[in-house]
Amino acid sequence: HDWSKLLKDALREDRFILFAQPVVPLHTGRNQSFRQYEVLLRLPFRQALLNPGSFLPVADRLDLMTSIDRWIIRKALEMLAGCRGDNNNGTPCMETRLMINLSGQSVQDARLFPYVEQQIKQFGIDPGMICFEISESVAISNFVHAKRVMNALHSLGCHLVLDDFGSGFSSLSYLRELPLSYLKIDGNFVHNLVSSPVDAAMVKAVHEVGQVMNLLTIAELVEDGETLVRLRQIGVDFAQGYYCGRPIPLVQLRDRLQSER
Ligand code: G
Ligand code: G
Ligand code: MN
Ligand code: NA
Repeated sequence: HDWSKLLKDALREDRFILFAQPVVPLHTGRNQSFRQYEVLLRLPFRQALLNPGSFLPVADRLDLMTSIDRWIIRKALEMLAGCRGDNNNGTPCMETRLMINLSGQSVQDARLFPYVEQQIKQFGIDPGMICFEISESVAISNFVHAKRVMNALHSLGCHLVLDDFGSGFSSLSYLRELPLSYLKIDGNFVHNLVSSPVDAAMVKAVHEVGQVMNLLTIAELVEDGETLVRLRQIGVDFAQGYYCGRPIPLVQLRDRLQSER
């Protein structure tokens, strides 16, 4: 198949679809002043929806990731602006934080930060309601660029997640140098938390590192109640996964938030 054409057409014709998946607090009374969702990309193809795993590697080889990430940022901020209440009797939705993934190519793109700054201004968004996810492997392999862009986004007031944390558990010294708000524990450790003592030890260790560094922790890939109970015992702050909430289309989330006010 002509992936290049498919991806470029999808960008030009707004054919990508954004989903949102809740990131839920595990402890009452903590961190509950707003709701938060991770924004996830899908590509409609032949009556189905492709997950990013099947087309982002191709997009990466075609150098399309910066364009795709900017498209996502624009659409996500547009959605938040639509929730602000300008169009709906001025009543804002409950505060909603969106977590947006950034690719390695975007981390190295000098135009990313000015774009984010300009879009936040244009849509009149509180930058504190935007959180960017950068994977540990991207942050380590492009450390100088990653640190620069993360510091810039942080100065603007945005929050930062170190995504898939633990998958490249080589050195922790870089953690101290990044302006993070959250660590997202790699789903590979969370998935078998209940059955594997080694994985449970990893989740505990990562959470403790997060605590010492004053970072909130998120466990992803939570697919059952037992795992959720264990995570709560360990003290992990937030959970994300099919058990807590499946991803839903971003437009559906917007409508839901608007109807709740
Ligand atoms: O949806 P799925 O589990 O297939 O996602 C696979 C990977 O694609 C995830 O690890 C995630 O980091 C990445 N991903 C998902 N949505 C986005 C997105 O909107 N932008 C970028 N850059 N990566 C995404
Ligand atoms: O790496 P990243 O955190 O960006 O990837 C998140 C991806 O994981 C999303 O694209 C989402 O579709 C997928 N996902 C979310 N919850 C679950 C889950 O409980 N099980 C599985 N298998 N995938 C999930
Ligand atoms: Mn992510
Ligand atoms: Na992740």
